[in-house]
Amino acid sequence: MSGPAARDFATALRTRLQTKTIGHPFHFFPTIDSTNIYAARLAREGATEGTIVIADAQSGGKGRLGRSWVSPPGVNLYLSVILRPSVSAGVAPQLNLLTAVAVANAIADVCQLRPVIKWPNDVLVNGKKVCGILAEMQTEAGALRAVILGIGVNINAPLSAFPEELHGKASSLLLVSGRTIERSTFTASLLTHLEKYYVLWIEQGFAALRMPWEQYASEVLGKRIAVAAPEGTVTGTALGLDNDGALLVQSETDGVVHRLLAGDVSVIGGYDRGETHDPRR
Ligand code: BT5
Repeated sequence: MSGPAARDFATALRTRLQTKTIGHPFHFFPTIDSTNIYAARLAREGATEGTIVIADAQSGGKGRLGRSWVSPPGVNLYLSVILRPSVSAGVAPQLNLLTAVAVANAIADVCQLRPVIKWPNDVLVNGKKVCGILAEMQTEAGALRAVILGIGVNINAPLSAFPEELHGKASSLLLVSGRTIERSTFTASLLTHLEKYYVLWIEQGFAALRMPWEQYASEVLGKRIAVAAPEGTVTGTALGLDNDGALLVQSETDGVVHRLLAGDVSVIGGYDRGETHDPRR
């Protein structure tokens, strides 16, 4: 799917958007290297808060730490949002958690599935990754100027769209629900949730997001996990988040509670692949 079908997605999204700020203005590309790279350029040139960049396909989709994001045409969502919150740079990583909550809400609402948030930036369904988030900061003399919030959601990708090494760990909303999801409906829902949580975060701070986050993280909380953090690997029990969004892990080696701000989590014994209903229903 390319050209006209890609533009249909953009046209349908424009008519479905119900947000005040996020999504205005809206840049769309049938194909691009990376929506985050383009949005970063726009932000440096002064683009306003709420500007979004969407592409139908990416030729160089970026993950974290130099990893790449598989971005086939016509089936998924590749979105970058420019935000300019008046917060210190140290607080900005909380936007990863906020975005995961917004994505989980959209998946529950539009697909009636039961997503799980894997701290800090993945959303899984049935134990497989359907969404990745990449928040990149622009600072000037230590002050935060902009955050480029990159969101990739596998919506209608068939298994064949993923390279074989991802077959065991990546999935799409189509593959887990058995039905095709309208990309514009999903994206409009996601942007509505994103705006709602962003306003809440600006007004009340991360504390207001802890409960919604924990609602989707039940498969991680209380479990034995290993976190590969910049300061080393911590193995222990996931206790929850503090009011700053740091993950609290009680180490099984020394009983000390570690406060982790970044890292890759694995649940020892794996994620539950059981039921897929929305816990709120
Ligand atoms: C992420 O990185 O999960 C962040 C992904 C962000 C992608 C969006 S798309 C729109 C915007 N523009 C960009 O250029 N990027 C953002 P990380 O946690 O590092 O995970 C990357 C790893 O996930 C890879 O090394 C693969 O193992 C796996 N992976 C790659 N593509 C995937 C896909 N489509 N679905 C699921 N897993 C994938």
